[in-house]
Amino acid sequence: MRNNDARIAAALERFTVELPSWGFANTGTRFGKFLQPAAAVTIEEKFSDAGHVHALTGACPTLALHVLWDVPDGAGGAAEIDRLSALYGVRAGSINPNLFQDQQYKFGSFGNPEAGVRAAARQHVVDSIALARVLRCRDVSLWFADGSNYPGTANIRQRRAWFVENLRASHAALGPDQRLLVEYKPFEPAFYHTDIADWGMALLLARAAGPQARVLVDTGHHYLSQNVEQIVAWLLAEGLLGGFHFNDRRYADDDLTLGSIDPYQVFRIFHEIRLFEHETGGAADIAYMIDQSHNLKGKIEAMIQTVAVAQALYAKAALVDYDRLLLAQRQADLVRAEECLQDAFATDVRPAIRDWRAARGLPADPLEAFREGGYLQKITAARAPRAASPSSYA
Ligand code: LRH
Ligand code: MN
Repeated sequence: MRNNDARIAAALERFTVELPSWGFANTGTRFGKFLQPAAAVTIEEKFSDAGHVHALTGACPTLALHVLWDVPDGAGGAAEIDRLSALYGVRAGSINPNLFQDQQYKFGSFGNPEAGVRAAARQHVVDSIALARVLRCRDVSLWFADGSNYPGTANIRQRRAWFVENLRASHAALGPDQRLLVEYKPFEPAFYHTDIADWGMALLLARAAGPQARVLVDTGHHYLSQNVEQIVAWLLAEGLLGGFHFNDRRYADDDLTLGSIDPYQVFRIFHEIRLFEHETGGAADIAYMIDQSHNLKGKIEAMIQTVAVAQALYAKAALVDYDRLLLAQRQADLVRAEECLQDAFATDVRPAIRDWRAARGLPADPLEAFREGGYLQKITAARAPRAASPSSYA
């Protein structure tokens, strides 16, 4: 086996990416939702579709759950989740509380001026942590839509204090091996200030919450001019990088499929992580997750495409020659250093990935296997009769 192929195989061996349950459901924008007859509505259908993607790719053994969308009964719904996990071969992954759709959250959740609403939000997070414990899920992933739309309407420092208080209370409910992931986002749905708007705010809040809190980087949650891989390098250096929500975007939080607009961006992120691992000699403890909404592409096809692109970009990042790179960096040999990344990125890793799949009894081309496999026709026939009601977001 050629050296590159061995490095690619070794990288793929340890690379898994978590699927979002909401990526299989009918989602839309504020301008409408285009319904797909085969879209998943029930949690069983979401596990079934995720199980199919995992069966075809061998790289996505867990499914992220959004509590009110997937397990509205909380811990009371855990037995059903365990049954579905066993039936479809994917485990429940990160648990995502819903702190944004209830009417009571109009002026925020953890940052809401009303103590009663803050208490309700805190209780939902504590209940979600309990659900995660029953399901043996490690990560509870928190995203807050909290913020304001007009200057002067929110007391930013007061809300920050409430976030510290409520994140500390949430952290106190964690089991010894659990983590709290704090996700930041610069804007939307709030358009004047967002309480956790960037990596620095998320880092300070994670630190204030406690030692089991980490920062979650959603690649779509940055201004276009921001250097995301530099943020990743800093969070690694601070020991506070907990995970990623991967997607792509041309303008804002577009939630497009990974690598569809700027694959080199994701490669540069993977490179910073692998260089960190090379230099520290340890495996970075990172949860790789997908967070996309497939409004136009076929949902399962888009998910398989995303997993395959993530594998390819991770494999390319495994080909960077660190000795050559670090020497060139020390010598400020700019072009030679840059070439180290560009050569790896330009390497066609697809043949080696096909071999890796074949060696594991997986289809060499999972997308083709999906198109020819008949699963889509089967679920379309089963699900089309019921018209999904375009009620909630997902
Ligand atoms: C917010 C977000 C968050 C999820 C949601 C589905 O934009 O990225 O991670 O809860 O999308
Ligand atoms: Mn996200």
